[in-house]
Amino acid sequence: MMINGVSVVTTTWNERENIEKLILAIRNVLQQVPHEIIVVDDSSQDGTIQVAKRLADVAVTKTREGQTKGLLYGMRLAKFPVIVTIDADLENDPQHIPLLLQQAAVFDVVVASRTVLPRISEIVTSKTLGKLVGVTDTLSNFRVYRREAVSNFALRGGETFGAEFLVIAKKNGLRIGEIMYYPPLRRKRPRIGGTIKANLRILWALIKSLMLYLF
Ligand SMILES: Nc1nc2c(ncn2[C@@H]2O[C@H](COP(=O)(O)OP(=O)(O)OP(=O)(O)O)[C@@H](O)[C@H]2O)c(=O)[nH]1
Ligand SMILES: [Mg+2]
Repeated sequence: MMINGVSVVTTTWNERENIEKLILAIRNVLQQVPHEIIVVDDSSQDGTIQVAKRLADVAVTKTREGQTKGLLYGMRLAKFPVIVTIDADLENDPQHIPLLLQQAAVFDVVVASRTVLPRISEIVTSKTLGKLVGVTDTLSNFRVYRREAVSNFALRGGETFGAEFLVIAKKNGLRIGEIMYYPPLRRKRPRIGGTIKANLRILWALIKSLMLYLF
């Protein structure tokens, strides 16, 4: 891999059970690559930060602001020219990181899109916003960014589950790429809420993202 170094950013909200597995799996995949792992924890109550402090290279705790702001917070701490973002809940298998990194030679942002989108709101998002930005799964935050791209990211939309980064990238003419992966089964108790609540939150994020795209 022709990579000078990779900063891996993950955000956590009560992920004590998962963060250790995740970090070990990332280090295993990136054995041959200089890297750092940055954990942005929004004051989890389960002791996630203690585990993160022990195992990550950078572990910060702050007040709760949601995933999108947490990702940006972490990206701004990155010291390497290429940044991988990944969920902490083991839904994004670090095995796909090498393929993402390959694409970073050609693109400013690369999204690892799920081949299966389980929620109706995610399918609607894919068919609307996804078509506009050229990505199947605009809600996947399993991505790679060239660090220079991050200076463009001034968030205006509140929580958009990462979609605003793609809107900004598209509006700024950044090169957006995509790889596809088969997702594991979704965990039984989605944090984002039950089916109706989750769909409403995602649809609200979609509306905001479409507005941000247009104006
Ligand atoms: N820092 C921070 N991280 C968060 C927050 N909410 C979620 N996360 C993290 O963001 C990642 C994605 O969140 P999830 O809750 O898994 O969202 P999802 O994958 O869309 O939904 P699920 O179906 O619940 O898995 C996980 O690593 C969470 O720990 C938050 O408020 N702050
Ligand atoms: Mg998840």
